[in-house]
Amino acid sequence: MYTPQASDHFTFGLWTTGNRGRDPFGSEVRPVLSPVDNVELLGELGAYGVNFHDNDLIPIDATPSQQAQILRDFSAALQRTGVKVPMVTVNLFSEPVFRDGAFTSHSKAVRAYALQKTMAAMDVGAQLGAEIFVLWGGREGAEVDAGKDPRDGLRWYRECVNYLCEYVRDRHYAMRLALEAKPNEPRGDIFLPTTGAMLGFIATLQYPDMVGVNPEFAHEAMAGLNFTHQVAQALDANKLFHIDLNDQKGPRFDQDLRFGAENIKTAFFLVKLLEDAGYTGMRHFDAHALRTEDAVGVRACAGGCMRTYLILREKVKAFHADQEIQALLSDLSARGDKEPIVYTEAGAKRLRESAFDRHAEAERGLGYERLDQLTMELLLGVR
Ligand code: GCO
Ligand code: MN
Ligand code: MN
Repeated sequence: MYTPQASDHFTFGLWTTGNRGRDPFGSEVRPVLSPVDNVELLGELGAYGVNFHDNDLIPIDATPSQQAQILRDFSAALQRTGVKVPMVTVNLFSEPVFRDGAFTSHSKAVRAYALQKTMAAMDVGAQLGAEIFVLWGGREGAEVDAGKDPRDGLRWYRECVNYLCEYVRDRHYAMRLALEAKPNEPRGDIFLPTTGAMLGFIATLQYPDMVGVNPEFAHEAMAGLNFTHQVAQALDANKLFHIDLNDQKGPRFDQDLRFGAENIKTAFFLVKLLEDAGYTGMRHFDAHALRTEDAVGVRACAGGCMRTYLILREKVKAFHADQEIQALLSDLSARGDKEPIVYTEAGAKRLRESAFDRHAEAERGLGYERLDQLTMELLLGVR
């Protein structure tokens, strides 16, 4: 029941299962996992797909013939295992040249280089069948507000995303872009810090239909936000093109914990939202094993992400089937009919003249305490 199937659309980044446990205070603790071995591992674990930054697969200084060899070996591993490449992204943060941003750098030459690097990554993605291209602007931000008018940053960002949409159209790639927000880290403040901010920005683009969001659990938690609500807004706007699932202990450094490791109730309501909405996209786990772990722990982390998702999906079914929970919910929905509120002049006149007993309406409680306790008991396995 909790064995991942291809139809579950679970994916991992080469950088997640390949994460070597380096942090700002210590070096790598795990050996290199080659992209080919990484794909084999994901195939064994039952993942549907693998995603990567350009340089997770192709070293930045690879020659064209080295690149071709790497792509041949990687494609062979994909063939062997049946693992797909649904999403590709670009590293615009590791190289020193990007230390003040890529698309928002003061230097026009750096912005152009960032575009060149992104177009090359898009070519590789298209070749491997990726339909989503994620842009995470980790260095697009500031520590010193004297250094840059943020409106310039946003204008340059917009120019670059517009440029990339034109490129995708020119090349006839079946590719949509998904913007990933993060409030901070590695920059003190990152521009467009939340999914809601990204949605506002997308509306200002030249091809808004080509661009959506890739919300990440940990990132919204870092901003103190309710991840499920952020994802709901993206769904409501038809902009949930991709999702990064993991976990996080509140507003501190980005932890990319195993999905469900920390905020089990939020994880449950997130799974419920995705399943109830019939979300058909990828369920990408941007989680990596703790630095304490070896290769066994890496498997436990990746396998655990998928298993927890599947367990929560069963809990969603149980929630929908639970008579006491459903009775409380139907009591809530019985508090008004389903007709939308629509303005008409005559209707507004009637409403202005009608009497409303606000005291009577306010008397009855909502039953949320009981509902939450029942949810908790269901999650804790005693229902
Ligand atoms: C992070 C980000 C990244 C991005 C990845 C895709 O905080 O490090 O979540 O993992 O998802 O770079 O572009
Ligand atoms: Mn993250
Ligand atoms: Mn991410």
